[in-house]
Amino acid sequence: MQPARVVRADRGRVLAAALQGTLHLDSPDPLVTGDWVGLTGDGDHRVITGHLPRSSLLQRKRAYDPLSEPQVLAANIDLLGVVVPLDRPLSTNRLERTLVAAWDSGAVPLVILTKADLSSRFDGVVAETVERARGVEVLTTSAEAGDGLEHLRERIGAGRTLALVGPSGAGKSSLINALVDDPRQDTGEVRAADGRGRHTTTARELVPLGDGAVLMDTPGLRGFALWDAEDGLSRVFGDVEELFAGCRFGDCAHEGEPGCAVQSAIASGDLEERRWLSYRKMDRELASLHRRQDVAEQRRHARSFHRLARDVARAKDYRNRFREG
Ligand SMILES: Nc1nc2c(ncn2[C@@H]2O[C@H](COP(=O)(O)OP(=O)(O)OP(=O)(O)O)[C@@H](O)[C@H]2O)c(=O)[nH]1
Ligand SMILES: [Mg+2]
Ligand SMILES: [Zn+2]
Repeated sequence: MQPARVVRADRGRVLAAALQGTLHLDSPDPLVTGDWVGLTGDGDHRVITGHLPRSSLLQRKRAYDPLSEPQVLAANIDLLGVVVPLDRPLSTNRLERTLVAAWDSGAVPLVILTKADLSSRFDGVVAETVERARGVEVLTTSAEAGDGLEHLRERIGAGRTLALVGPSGAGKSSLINALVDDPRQDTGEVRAADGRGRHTTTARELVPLGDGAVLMDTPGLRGFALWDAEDGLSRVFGDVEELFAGCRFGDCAHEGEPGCAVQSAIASGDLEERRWLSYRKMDRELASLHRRQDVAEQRRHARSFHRLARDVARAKDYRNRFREG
């Protein structure tokens, strides 16, 4: 069996990088960018026999399809670069939400500030990001001026995979182009009116950096609906969840009950109310996802029970006729 890595995946077809070069293949399983697969055969007759267990998996809930499978964005990522552009004000909720998903993926998150050459446009975004990232490493870069690139290359290290996620126009593709010798990712202007990008990148794709290190470019994400991300939530909001033990009532909803540790931390200024609301929103989102998953599970269960009951009835019917006959 020969190993190969999925460079790009597109509904049943993948571009894979093997020792002998890249090749287009049919994929039997649903594969995603970053997957490791095994190939058999040779020349033009190579086929994928399966994929290896994933060491990390970045996923989110699909916007319009809450009950089916999550959208898997990337597999086998070592470092997840949460890209925050310095040409616009910081969106704290977005940063927190992306960090929740990042921790939950199993990769190590890293906040990458881009467009440092434009950082004078908005005061304090660097300092604010460092504060909001709460211990997650923050690197500052400029693809334009070349700042921070060497440091980022060292941080990635040989043989490791860094995926970049962030809003459209944040400079993900530009950063990848600045890091590699052979720039080839399309980049696009941000709209002057609102500073938003134009969704220039349309596919998730691996780009080799040398030394076996690999970068993954991704299309800009408008939002990040969470999928089963409780571990990530606890990781980012551990300080909030620790407060719950101090509430007087075990089933405190933290909404004005007497002796609520959360409300008293907000009142004393120890917990920022925005941060509490951000946590609560994501927590409710996950709870409602689980409720819907449970309903779907019950329906599946009911369906298989009906099928079983029908089979039993048929078997009885058959047996009775057999006896009569
Ligand atoms: N001044 C400055 N502009 C930058 C820098 N990096 C990127 N840009 C500009 O920002 C715009 C968007 O950059 P892209 O690299 O296309 O952004 P992206 O994150 O890949 O966007 P999508 O592919 O749409 O998700 C382009 O006009 C870039 O030239 C930088 O370091 N400094
Ligand atoms: Mg791009
Ligand atoms: Zn409480």
